[in-house]
Amino acid sequence: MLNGNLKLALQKRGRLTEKSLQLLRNCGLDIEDYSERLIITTRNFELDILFLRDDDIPEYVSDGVADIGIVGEDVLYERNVEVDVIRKLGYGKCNLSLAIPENKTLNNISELNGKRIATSYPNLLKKFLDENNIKATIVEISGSVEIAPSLGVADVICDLVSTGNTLKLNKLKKSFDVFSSEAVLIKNKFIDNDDNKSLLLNNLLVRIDSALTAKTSKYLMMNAPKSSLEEIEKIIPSLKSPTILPLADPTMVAVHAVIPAEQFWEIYQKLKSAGASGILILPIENMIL
Ligand code: PRT
Ligand code: ZN
Repeated sequence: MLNGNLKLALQKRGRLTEKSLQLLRNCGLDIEDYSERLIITTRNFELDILFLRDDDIPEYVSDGVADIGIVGEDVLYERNVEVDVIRKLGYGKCNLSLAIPENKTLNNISELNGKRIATSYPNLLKKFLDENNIKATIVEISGSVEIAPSLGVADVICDLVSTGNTLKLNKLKKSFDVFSSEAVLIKNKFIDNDDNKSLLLNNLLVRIDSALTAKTSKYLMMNAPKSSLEEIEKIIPSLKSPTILPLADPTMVAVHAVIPAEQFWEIYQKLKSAGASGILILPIENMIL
């Protein structure tokens, strides 16, 4: 498709697919039902989305088949490809961790010396072992790494962990983290020489930044006695100074502010103690700072 559109590589079916599409929709992109299609064009933005296996995304972007892509840092850094990470996207978070059978102990990284470690991430693991001066045998396995110890193939595994349920099910426990990963937006070096695509990318980035900030922010509204305004202003971790509005009762004011979402429950009790009432917290669709 040589139509001049920006080309984005996305995981076809997997853990990053829905969240990536949701992010794009939060950017105002009208994405048709993609179901079994390999490539779709966004209706209201010059963007084509290529659906691929996540393992192929770094190479497709570095080769220029796609201009940009969304992929997990684990998949990206396991490969030695020349691409730039332009945004961390805050989802698909997991750790590449070492795990051992529940009945074994591993108190110090040095105890890995001489052990066999099964993984699908030999390069990330090797880097970790080299950095820590460990001589261990890496047993490369392409899937179901968690069964390696019970098969007697390895003493330790090095695999992605998010909730830890898979480890528990396989009677394993997490020991040391090797690498932390989340979904990232990557671009290739060719795009810098293409004015039209660079412009499209910048436009998309403004929207992505706005959607990411909105996701981590909430709109807080409350009524408060004028007398406690000073105290309330100190409690609110506002992105900008709060908006203060008069109310029919001259002793009261309405206070509005944008706050980091994760801090709401932390400040809620303090606001109540300071006399705030009718506290409302609303989602923000988009926010341009
Ligand atoms: O078909 P394709 O090759 O595209 O997909 P895939 O099966 O290789 O990848 P997929 O969809 O499983 O993962 C895509 C990306 O999601 C990974 O590259 C990570 O960046 C991210 N991610 C986040 C995870 C996990 N969390 C995760 N928990 N990827 C895999 N897992 C697996 C893990 O390998 C283990 O088997 O889930 C299991 C552990 O999960 P918990 O929750 O039981 O700890
Ligand atoms: Zn994969």
